[in-house]
Amino acid sequence: MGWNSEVLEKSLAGKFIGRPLYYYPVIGSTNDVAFRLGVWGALEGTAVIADSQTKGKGRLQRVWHSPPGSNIYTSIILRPNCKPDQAPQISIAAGVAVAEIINEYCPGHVQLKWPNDVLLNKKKVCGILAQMKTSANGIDFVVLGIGINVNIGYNQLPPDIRTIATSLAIETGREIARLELIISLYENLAKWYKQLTQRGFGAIKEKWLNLAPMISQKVQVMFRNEVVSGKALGLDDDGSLIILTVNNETVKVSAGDATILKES
Ligand code: BT5
Repeated sequence: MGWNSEVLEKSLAGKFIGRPLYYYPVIGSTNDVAFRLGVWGALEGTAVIADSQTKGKGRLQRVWHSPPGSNIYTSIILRPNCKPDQAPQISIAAGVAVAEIINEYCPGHVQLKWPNDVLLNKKKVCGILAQMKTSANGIDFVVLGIGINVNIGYNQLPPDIRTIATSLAIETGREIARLELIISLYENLAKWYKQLTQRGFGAIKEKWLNLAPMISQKVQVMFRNEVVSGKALGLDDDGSLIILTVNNETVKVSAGDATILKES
């Protein structure tokens, strides 16, 4: 069953995120729709939500598996008053917000993986894709795309991601009410976004670091054909991962896929 968009709209009345709300039973990608809305001048807090996506996108032209009737696919328009190089702080804050919500369903089993994955029992339950439009004045808007596997079953996951992906239903053994989840997600995103815009990145970074097991571990980050490995030291204010290489050099990596090489 799809979303009851009327109930959803009513539940979001007066909230910062989710007003206005654009609902689609099927769409290519909620990020693409939100980006167009952003170009047309949509207000901060505008949200797009779909029951399924035919062209769900991950980073680097990857596909986000987006079948109907079970998950959350949403994109939110934000218009932060910060410099473009600080924009990754928004996806870091979103990761923290999602992790906090998922933790309510599975306390103690949620982790964050740089740059933007939320893991449940070490498998990916949520992916975040932020896209930005800049102009001469700085950031015009950011589209914050969030996909959460809520009720998808193990056998509905494509075989190639069954070992790396999971859902709330798989991990809790029960069906989760998507409506409740999206309402708390939008509220919590608003809370952490406010924290970021009014008080800065400090508390978000601290919470992120506490939930990221790769910190202090030996990691490897791959980006296209480049590989950087070393000890993950922390997170920079531009969202980069700080790595101490074997040559004792400190490098900052701003994009790629990270894996822990050996947990100590
Ligand atoms: C991401 O990319 O994790 C960002 C995903 C963002 C999806 C949302 S849904 C709403 C909005 N609209 C969009 O079109 N996108 C956003 P990345 O880190 O590149 O991870 C992609 C990889 O995750 C794929 O190559 C698969 O290995 C895996 N994957 C694909 N679908 C998945 C799923 N449903 N659950 C878990 N892993 C998945």
